[in-house]
Amino acid sequence: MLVCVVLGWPQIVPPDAGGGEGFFNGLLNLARNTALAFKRRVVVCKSLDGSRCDLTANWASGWIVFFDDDNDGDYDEGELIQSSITWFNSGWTIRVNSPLENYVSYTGNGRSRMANGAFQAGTFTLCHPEYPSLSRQLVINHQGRARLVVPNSVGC
Ligand SMILES: [Ca+2]
Repeated sequence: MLVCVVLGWPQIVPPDAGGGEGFFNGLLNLARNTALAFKRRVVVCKSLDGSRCDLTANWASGWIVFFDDDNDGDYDEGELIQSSITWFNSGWTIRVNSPLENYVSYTGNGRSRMANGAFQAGTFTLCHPEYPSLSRQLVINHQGRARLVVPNSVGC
């Protein structure tokens, strides 16, 4: 089931197989660009129900994108959700290193920062067991910019 709420954003539809890495990259870039456009902190966090961040979720479960008014890296009631997706694709796995474990937060200048203000950089590894050649790494640098990398080897 796909639930997508978009306020002023184009319709977002996750791909069935190929293109998952581009979709996720596009989502992060859209969140960053929104932070830049509105000069406000925007967070992308893992979510199971599309209405709150969930530390028990994994990145392939779904996520929400919201304006993080109190800069805590977590969704609080009253903060505007820009987009929510509760189903990405059950075939995809997304592994991540610790700085990006629960959320990606973009400040109003487009930089990625933890809630405590520390640099936030890291790597998402996206893999589809049925299409291992589509595996990609999405590397986010300390400026919040993401780039796609074809990994040397990826285990799903
Ligand atoms: Ca918050």
